[in-house]
Amino acid sequence: MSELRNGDYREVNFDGLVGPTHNYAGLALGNVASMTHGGLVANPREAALQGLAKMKALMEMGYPQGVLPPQQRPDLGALRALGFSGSDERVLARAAGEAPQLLRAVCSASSMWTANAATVTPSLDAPDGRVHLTPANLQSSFHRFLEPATTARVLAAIFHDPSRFAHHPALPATPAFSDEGAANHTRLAGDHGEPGVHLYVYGRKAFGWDNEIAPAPKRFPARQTLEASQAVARQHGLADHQRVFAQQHPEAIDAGVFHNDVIAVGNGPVLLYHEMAFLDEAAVLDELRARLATPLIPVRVPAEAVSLADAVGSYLFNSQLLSNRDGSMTLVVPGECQERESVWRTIQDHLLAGPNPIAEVVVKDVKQSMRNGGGPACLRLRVVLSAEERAAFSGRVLLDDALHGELVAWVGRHYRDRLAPEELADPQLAEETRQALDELTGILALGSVYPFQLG
Ligand code: SUG
Repeated sequence: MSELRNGDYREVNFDGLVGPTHNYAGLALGNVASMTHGGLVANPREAALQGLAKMKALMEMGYPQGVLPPQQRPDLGALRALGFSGSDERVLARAAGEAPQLLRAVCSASSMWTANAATVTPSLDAPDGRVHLTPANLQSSFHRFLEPATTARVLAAIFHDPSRFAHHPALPATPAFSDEGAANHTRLAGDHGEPGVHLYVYGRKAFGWDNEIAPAPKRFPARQTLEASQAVARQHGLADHQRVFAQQHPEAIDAGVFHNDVIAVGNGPVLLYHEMAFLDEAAVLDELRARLATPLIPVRVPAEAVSLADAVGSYLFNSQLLSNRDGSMTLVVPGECQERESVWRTIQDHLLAGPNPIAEVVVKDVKQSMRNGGGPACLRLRVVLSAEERAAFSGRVLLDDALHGELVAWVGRHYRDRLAPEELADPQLAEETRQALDELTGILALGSVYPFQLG
């Protein structure tokens, strides 16, 4: 098998463990689910267990599964930097009274969506033969801008060996370099062990923007810039023939497609996408075909089969498309796909029955995350690694039955089963989270990665 021939490269999906402050705060403009569900009572325990159940199911199906820890929330350091002072209780109480929107932001468990944590280039595509990682600056929203510092520490703790892993700084956190990580990046290749072509999808250009040539969304923000994608490709040393930059369709952004991974997913030579994914669909396919060493397998879903609204409502394209050893692929879709007739029919008649490697569909319930606009694909960071690189991790982050069991028990000990936005100021919640995370760094053998541990 070619995977074995090529050093046994495999994709490891690093899922974000949902944090104890998971809640619905309506923080994300342009993310329809987040905008609709703000104010609902969340169930952090159920959210974390749904995520762990997805990880376990994929692990049992034979896909290497990793786990990334949640972040420390509420981020009291962020509130102090904004002028709230005194004891933790006082900081929380003042923020709740004077700026409840800031309190909600510093409590978000949004680091669970690890597709936004970083962009990763496998070693076999990089000129120096190392895996390259850039944490996303997530500067387009305050609650997510708080993530990259800890993300960088966590990634550095896990991918520790400098002879194998190269860590780059997050891009300057300013609108021109707005970067949302792997949610707008897709690697296509014959299989994981063959050289890849990197498709970067952006929503706007920061410099020299000309609305005549490249129309911008009118209603919702475009989160990724061309300049950010170009800078990440440059950091990782990719040459022209290894990369394609494509503009996302602005009408899709205005319909709620805030990342490319809400409207397209690629794996191996397959690109599964909605016809409204790209502003210039034909050019994207031509460029990919010109660069790929293997025939591209485009799987196009027309709007007459699945409307943009149904694509956004079901998150069909936020599925995980996974390679099997026999060359077939498995699509892991959220439960919401079963609830929409047009989507379910398209999966059966068009995807499973069509001339493509997708041979199996697996349905997973991640409803707690979905209500904030995070489907199966948002919850994972894809890292293609050789067998040697998989053996070179620091920490205990590859899921097995024992780790899964410990994490389920840990959630059971520390997580609440209801959390409403009004409860975020409870100082007890901050303390519970600190205790939970301190224990977690022990379980995952990560050392000190959180502000409270760094002193
Ligand atoms: O950035 N939602 C996240 C969802 C991210 C999904 N990721 C990908 N598509 N890859 C966001 O919009 C909502 C939080 C709240 O409203 O409480 C939020 O941040």
